[in-house]
Parts: sequence; structure tokens; C-alpha cells
Amino acid sequence: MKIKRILFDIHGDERGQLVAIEELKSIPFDIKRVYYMYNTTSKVIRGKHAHKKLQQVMICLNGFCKLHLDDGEEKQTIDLNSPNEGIYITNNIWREMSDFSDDCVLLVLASEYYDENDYIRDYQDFLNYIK
Ligand code: T46
Repeated sequence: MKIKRILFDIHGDERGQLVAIEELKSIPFDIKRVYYMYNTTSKVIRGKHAHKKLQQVMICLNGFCKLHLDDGEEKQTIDLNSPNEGIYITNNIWREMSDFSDDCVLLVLASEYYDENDYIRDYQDFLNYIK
């Protein structure tokens, strides 16, 4: 599956922790967009789509959630619970996020501007698209 775990350096001292993220250094693409989700409750499942072109890095800044990935051949579930770990996800991967803690803040760095035409929102359409 075309995903990668990225560990960011933590610059910690007696004042607390700091993580710096730089495009094309720690992130393998130009960052065109940043968004984040919060106040998602534990019963909610978000995502349920794939992208035709978009690459993203997902970072759980606070709390935890689960990330379910599926490239049509292999399925994988990743626990997101570390603010210094990013999950790099390429295009053509079905993703769902679940089990959000009340305090979860999920940050996403994206390679493209928002474009509804880039979404594949039906699972069977996704399987047909990647064939
Ligand atoms: C993804 C997963 C991880 C915008 O207006 N601009 C944006 O950049 C985004 C991401 C969303 N929106 C609007 C579109 C919807 O009206 O915000 C609303 C919620 O978006 P959506 O239902 O797509 O949220 P999720 O959590 O299901 O999916 C999001 C991203 O859309 C998606 O690219 O990979 O997070």
C-alpha cells in the first residue's frame, strides 16, 4: 500500500514540545492546503472516499482516532495518537476515520486545493476506477 509513516523531530525543552514541518523536507509534496477536524464524536465515521490525485499527510495533534485504509487489495488500520507522527497517503486509497476521542484534533496537509471532482465517494466506483 502506498503509505508511509513520517516521524517528525520533537524540539522539546523545559517549556514543552515543538514540532516543525517543512514542505518537501518532512512532507513529500508542496502543501497547498491545511485543514483539521475536531469535535467529532466516537460513533461517527468520517471519510468514506478515495481521491484520484490528492496526496495527504494526516497528523493527530491531540487525542486519538483510527484510520482505515484500503487500496483495493490490502486493508490496514492505523492508530493515530501521536502529534509527532504523520501518515502519508497517496491517491487511490479508500480511507475512513473512526473511534475519535472527544479531544481529537486531526490535522491534514494536502497537496491540492479542495476539489469535489477529485473525490470518489462510492466504494464500487473506487474499485472500478483503480482496476
Ligand atoms: C480526506 C479526509 C481525511 C471544504 O470546504 N474544504 C476542504 O478543504 C475540506 C477538506 C472540506 N470542505 C468541506 C466539504 C464538506 O462540506 O467541509 C465539509 C466536510 O468535508 P468532508 O465531508 O469531505 O470531510 P471528511 O472528514 O469526510 O473528509 C476529509 C477530506 O474531505 C478528505 O479529503 O481525505 O478528511
